[in-house]
Amino acid sequence: PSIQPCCAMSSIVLPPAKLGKAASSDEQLEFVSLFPDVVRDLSTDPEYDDIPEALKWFSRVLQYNVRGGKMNRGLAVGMSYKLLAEPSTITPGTIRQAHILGWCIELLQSYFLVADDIIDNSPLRRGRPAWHVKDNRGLAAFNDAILLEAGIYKILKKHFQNEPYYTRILELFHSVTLKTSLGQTLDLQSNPGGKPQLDQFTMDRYNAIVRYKTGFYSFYLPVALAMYMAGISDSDHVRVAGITDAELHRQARTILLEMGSFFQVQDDYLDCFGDASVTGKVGTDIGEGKCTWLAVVALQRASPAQRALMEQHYGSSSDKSVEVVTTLYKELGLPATYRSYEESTYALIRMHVQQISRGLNHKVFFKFLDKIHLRSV
Ligand code: DMA
Ligand code: MG
Ligand code: MG
Ligand code: MG
Repeated sequence: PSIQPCCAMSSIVLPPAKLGKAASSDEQLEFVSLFPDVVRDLSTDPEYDDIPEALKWFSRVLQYNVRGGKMNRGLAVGMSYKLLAEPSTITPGTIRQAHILGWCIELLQSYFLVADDIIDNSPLRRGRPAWHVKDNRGLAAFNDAILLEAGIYKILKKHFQNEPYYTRILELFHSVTLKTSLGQTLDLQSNPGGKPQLDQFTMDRYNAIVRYKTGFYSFYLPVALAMYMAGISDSDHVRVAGITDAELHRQARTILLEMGSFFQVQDDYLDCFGDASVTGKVGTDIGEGKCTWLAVVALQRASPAQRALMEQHYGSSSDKSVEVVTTLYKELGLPATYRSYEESTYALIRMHVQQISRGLNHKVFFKFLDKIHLRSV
């Protein structure tokens, strides 16, 4: 994809303060207060005393790209840890460690977002210019994505190398990174060379894309990290009522990946119908020809004439084409379909939590789910 920012960008200026909830709870304050430590760990290392300019740049990259989001993923580690761990083992020190893991997820997220905005030609992120657009950085932003990823492993080593679960969390970050990038691969394969392959836009394919690109890193990762910290180790160890630790991880994964798919359907809906002053990003899915929930449902319902309109306009970023497709989505009743999908999926996931998860505190799932239910940001 070309690196040129798309049309609407320059006219939109949003106050970043509107994005994400202010740190209202103690939990959020506690989490946010650790960010300067993370920046310090990464940008003031005596090992790199000889290259202060590079460390200074790293600090800038961190300040701009890791902050400004909702921090749902990062906050979920500490929240889950407190609900899952044996109460006598929970100390200020272990809570701090859980939050550090939360910041590692936020680093992973910022790494994927810097790259994703390059890939998707997205001009705006969290109400500010996307990093590749800021100061005309262009593809040089790609190196900053690599910095953000490499930072994760430096933080993990510093804070966890002596923990019995160190290898487990390392391997989890590695495998989740692979899964996410395979998901991005599938996402990219739906429009090779910018030409959307509409005959491949099936619900099965959509489900595979979102399970991989969103579900593992956004939902399974924070809870799995908390489980490892709480000593739930993905082994044959029998914990409660004949359920092994491995089974607990499977149960959690099943539910959390369902939530991830739900979250990405919302993301796709908001890309087209959301308010940019609330989401902090401008939609590019129609122009980029993405295999989204809206496109898949539209194609399921389209008459031959409507399908021809999709063939003609989907994947073209002109204002006219985006308008034609958006109007078609409305004619096909997609906003109403989305609203009923939102309600029924929310209810279904709640039911699955009750049915599937026998050994884990259900609050872990409900708290996460309630954060995203009916979201507009
Ligand atoms: C998000 O897909 C997936 C990753 C791995 C960042 P997306 O391109 O729909 O995300 P966004 O709408 O935030 O650009
Ligand atoms: Mg993308
Ligand atoms: Mg994107
Ligand atoms: Mg999106």
